[in-house]
Amino acid sequence: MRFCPYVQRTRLVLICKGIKHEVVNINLKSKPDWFFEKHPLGLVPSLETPDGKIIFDSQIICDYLDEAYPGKKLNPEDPYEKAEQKMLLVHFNTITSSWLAIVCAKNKNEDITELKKSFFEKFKMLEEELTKKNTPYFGGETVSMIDYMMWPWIDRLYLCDVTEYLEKTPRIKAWIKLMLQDPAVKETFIEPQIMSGFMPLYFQGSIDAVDYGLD
Ligand SMILES: N[C@@H](CCC(=O)N[C@@H](CS)C(=O)NCC(=O)O)C(=O)O
Repeated sequence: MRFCPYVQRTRLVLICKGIKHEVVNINLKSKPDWFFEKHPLGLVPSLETPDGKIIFDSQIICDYLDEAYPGKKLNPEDPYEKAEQKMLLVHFNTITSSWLAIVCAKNKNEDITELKKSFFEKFKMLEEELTKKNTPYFGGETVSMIDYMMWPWIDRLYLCDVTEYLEKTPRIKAWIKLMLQDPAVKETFIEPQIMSGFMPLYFQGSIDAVDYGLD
């Protein structure tokens, strides 16, 4: 589904590693029956390998792709560094929940002041993490798995009216600038006006939402 952040994770890894692939989009408001053979819960993304094996859940898919294919290794080799990235992701999941709470509240025209405060309380942790590491990316000097796992929500920050916080988090701001130069990030970028047009239609349950912005 073109707008799904979990799908974007998978596409970032496929593109970064130069893995030849085909994207089959499905309409989440009208799922084809065959899709449940590709993911028992009917969620995207799901990966089908050339020999017909199915792998689902974005993190599992991305780790699989990193291990199964040659090219740049995105997960750290060092077991503790790898564990550190996974722990940061557990922490980051609280930010995505906060992100979603704001987007949902905005869609219902509710006041988001308190939700934004709570978002920033969690978001600050990312700045602290980069300060502690003192590196441009979360995994070190170059892009790695953790950067790609977090990116889709950062890419959509404008949807929850919190971009002003970047003035208080200069390391995150610099990281975003670097990430925006990344070829995989550029290739998966969706114009904000298209993304913003999709969101209300999706919340309304419109069957046409997923095709928003296509000619
Ligand atoms: N933990 C899953 C989450 C995937 C997910 O929630 N995808 C959403 C779209 S963004 C979905 O398929 N929703 C369909 C539904 O809820 O029926 C992953 O990382 O792949």
